[in-house]
Amino acid sequence: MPTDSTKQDITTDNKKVQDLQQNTEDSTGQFLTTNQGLRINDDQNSLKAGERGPSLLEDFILREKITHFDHERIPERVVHARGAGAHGVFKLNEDLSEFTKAGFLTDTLRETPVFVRFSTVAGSRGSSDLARDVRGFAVKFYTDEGNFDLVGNNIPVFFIQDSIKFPDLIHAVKPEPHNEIPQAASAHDTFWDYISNTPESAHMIMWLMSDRAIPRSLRMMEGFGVHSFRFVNEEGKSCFVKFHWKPKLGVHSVAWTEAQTISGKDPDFHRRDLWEAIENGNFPEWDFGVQIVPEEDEHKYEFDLLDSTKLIPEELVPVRRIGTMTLNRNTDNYFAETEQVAFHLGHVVPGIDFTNDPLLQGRLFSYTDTQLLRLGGPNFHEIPINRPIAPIHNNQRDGHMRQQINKSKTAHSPNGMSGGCPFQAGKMQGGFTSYPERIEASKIRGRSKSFFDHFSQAKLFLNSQSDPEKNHLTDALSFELGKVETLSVRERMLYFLAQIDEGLAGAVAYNVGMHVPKEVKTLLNQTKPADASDEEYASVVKEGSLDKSVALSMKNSPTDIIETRKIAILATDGVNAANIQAVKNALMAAGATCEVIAPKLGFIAGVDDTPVAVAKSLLTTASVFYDAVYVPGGTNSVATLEADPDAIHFLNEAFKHCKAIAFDADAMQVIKATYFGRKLPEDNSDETVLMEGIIMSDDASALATKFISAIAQHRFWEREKARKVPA
Ligand code: HDE
Repeated sequence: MPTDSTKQDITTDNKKVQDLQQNTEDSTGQFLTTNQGLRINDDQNSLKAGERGPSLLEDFILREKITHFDHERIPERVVHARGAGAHGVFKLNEDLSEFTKAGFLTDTLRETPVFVRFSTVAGSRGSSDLARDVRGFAVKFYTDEGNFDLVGNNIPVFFIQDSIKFPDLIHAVKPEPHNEIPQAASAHDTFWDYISNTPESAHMIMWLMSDRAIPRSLRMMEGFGVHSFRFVNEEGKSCFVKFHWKPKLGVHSVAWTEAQTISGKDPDFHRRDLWEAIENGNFPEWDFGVQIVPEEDEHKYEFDLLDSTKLIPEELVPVRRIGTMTLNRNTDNYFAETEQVAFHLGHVVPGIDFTNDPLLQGRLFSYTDTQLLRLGGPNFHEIPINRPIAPIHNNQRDGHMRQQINKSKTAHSPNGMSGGCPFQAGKMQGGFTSYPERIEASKIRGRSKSFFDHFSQAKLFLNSQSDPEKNHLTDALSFELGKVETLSVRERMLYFLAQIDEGLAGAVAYNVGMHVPKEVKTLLNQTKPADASDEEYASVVKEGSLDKSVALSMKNSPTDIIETRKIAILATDGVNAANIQAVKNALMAAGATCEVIAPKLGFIAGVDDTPVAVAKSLLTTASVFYDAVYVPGGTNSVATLEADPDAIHFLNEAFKHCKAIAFDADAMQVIKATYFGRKLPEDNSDETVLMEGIIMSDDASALATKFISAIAQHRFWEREKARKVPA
């Protein structure tokens, strides 16, 4: 929960907020004007030749208004088009000067302003938040030494090893070229055709088909820098580093059927959730973590640190949590901030440098290139959201939309006329020096043998999943391949999956009505160089040294917090209002939020006539927007809900999505009308927990205690086994 002092810091101490404020505009109490500052007395009627005559070309007010409107759109990002952004601060807890000289990672007294943009990858700007997809997790640190952008994802590995493949990957996943179908979905032929021919994507596919690709909230996702970067300290010593974001609220997902329903009922589900959490003062927080590998250990592992299809298991190199990022302020204007922000992993500060990861290297070119087009020219660094808090002085000049008025008579260097200014900073004055990595090599178009093993970490990921997570992965693959119409693509994918796990391939094959082929004609586009023999190729395909890695399963996420979870209270006239209050108080004290849902909006009357405000009606909301449901007692309320099909559907659906459900003992009648009510034990007079996650009591305080620990479990996935819930 935020303290008042945090709120104070946001507006007064944060240098980036002060900078942005200079560009904000507030129309409160102001006259309407043109863009030239001319006061307008009527912008609702165009200038006409007579009341019923034609509009006049002379009408500069009409022309300015419509011209600006005509040019309101800019090209959307070619990937990551749909995003949600927020401001915040990064606070360092541990001085990392042993490894890096970056000021914001060595000075524990410094608070660094940040702007974060979360995104989906494949969908267009207006697509649904809940698409099965990777999520972008891009953070701009406005440090005193310039901007550092950590442009990462919520998945620690990537589909491909070399950036030259990126346009093919994206063309394959985007809507198909002949008919622009489907929107924001990987479940179609071209994507799986590409994947089935790209064995290096095996590990990423396991993550993408896992529930990581359908997060419960942007606030409940991990973030990863993906590539290995370099740290460089004051002495010039370097080490490798992988960056991590660990959410304080744990890592949680929704169910796939739930995701599909949410996409229709509220495509802004994630955006809204982030916005509301920040508006309500529930500031999302992540620990910032680093995995550090000394330079000497570069070749110690069975995978190559430069291969972005591999992660470093946390058992081999633990994640050191060194700081915390808190998102504490929503944007004032979506376009000016979230849409115009331009991230680039080439934005680094002294102490952070690149590695030769071929995926990273291509990205160093792409981001500025794409932003030149998207933001209309070379001056997008002057847009307020992109401006560093560190001053900018150089000889770059002019271009579209230049804001800066450079006063100097010179725009060249070296110069004598301006006393050599702006002058180059030496190392001692904080100038950036590239790490002098020694490279002696022949030019080749190819890849190191250490990049050849595509399946060991895919197996490691699969083996590390709990049974429900494995089931979801099988379901997701069956769904996606079930949507593939070209049978040879399905077949090649089944063969591909068998390289990861025969059981998985067999289960998917069964669901799509096929057999796993013993071999397929060709797996095209192997990364094996043409001149490498099969034996040579096979020799580098090693088993991972670990069977399982704890951090890879969401099951191991914390299960003792219910902060910010949303609880539905189903009620209507005649409800036991005192119980609502008691349970609500307990849930809210644990940090959850509660909403009373009734057949219609307005107020309902409690059994003792206490008025209870209704937040949503059964018509305007659905169980998929909540993490748990409570049904209080009260004779009339219970009788009405029992006969209301929407209320029964709400409960069945919550059950189907494995959520915690609690009810007063005298609300049993409503529960009996549900699908799962009939499955509850008959003799339940003394029980509080009737079935995992189903809690009944006539004592509100006992009920609340059990309910809170059930909600903290997130979901009771075991329930899915039956697969018969009619909701
Ligand atoms: Fe990106 N990526 N990417 N990407 N990426 C873009 O930049 C690109 C990759 C990521 O919220 C684009 O301004 C290439 C990996 C995020 O504004 C573009 C390659 C990772 C965002 C681009 C990659 C990312 C982008 C599109 C292969 C995770 C959204 C618009 C080498 C580590 C940033 C833009 C935002 C956006 C290119 C691969 C993350 C086209 C060529 C790996 C979070 O420049």
